[in-house]
Amino acid sequence: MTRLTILEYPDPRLRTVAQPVETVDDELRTLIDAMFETMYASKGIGLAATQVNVHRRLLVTDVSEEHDRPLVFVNPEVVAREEIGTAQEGCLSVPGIYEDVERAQRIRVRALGRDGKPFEMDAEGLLAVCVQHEIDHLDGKLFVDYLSELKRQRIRKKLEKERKLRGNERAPVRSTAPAI
Ligand code: QAP
Ligand code: CO
Repeated sequence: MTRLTILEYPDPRLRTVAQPVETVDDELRTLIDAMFETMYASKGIGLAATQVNVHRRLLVTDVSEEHDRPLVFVNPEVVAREEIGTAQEGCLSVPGIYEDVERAQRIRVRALGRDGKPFEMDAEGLLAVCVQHEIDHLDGKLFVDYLSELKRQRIRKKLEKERKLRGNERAPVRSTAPAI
């Protein structure tokens, strides 16, 4: 059981563009398990590898109430989008901030699963929004990038201030699984 450290905005490492996963092996599955543990422990519904400082195209989600619907997307691609709408988003890397973002409310996503097998899935609502939000992380993008410069600046200042008040109580970020 491993709890990973989540990078927080404005950490420049969140801007890294992730590279495709070449093989879905036990090492990757160990990372996937640690990402789920980290996400559930933080009360999240989605987590991208970028957020735990692993720059590989991998994300996990579970938008179910009972936390019994874990989904793994390796090398995810949105192949169709429909019905642009607005919904409130948050992010484990931008704690305490929630803002409206416009995105497709229905998508078709293609990816590899935990077993390395390709699949396609239609997603709507929260899951559709979450998958797009997490794929953005893999491209070095954050939901605050969709807000005005002024709002983003306010958010950055607030988080920097909170970080200072918290002190360096957080463990230093370890580089996780660089071999993948
Ligand atoms: C992305 O975000 C998402 O600020 C996943 O204090 C969120 O899991 C997509 C979280 C909403 C669509 C809608 C945020 C937990 C979790 C916080 C998350 C916080 C504690 C965010
Ligand atoms: Co996020």
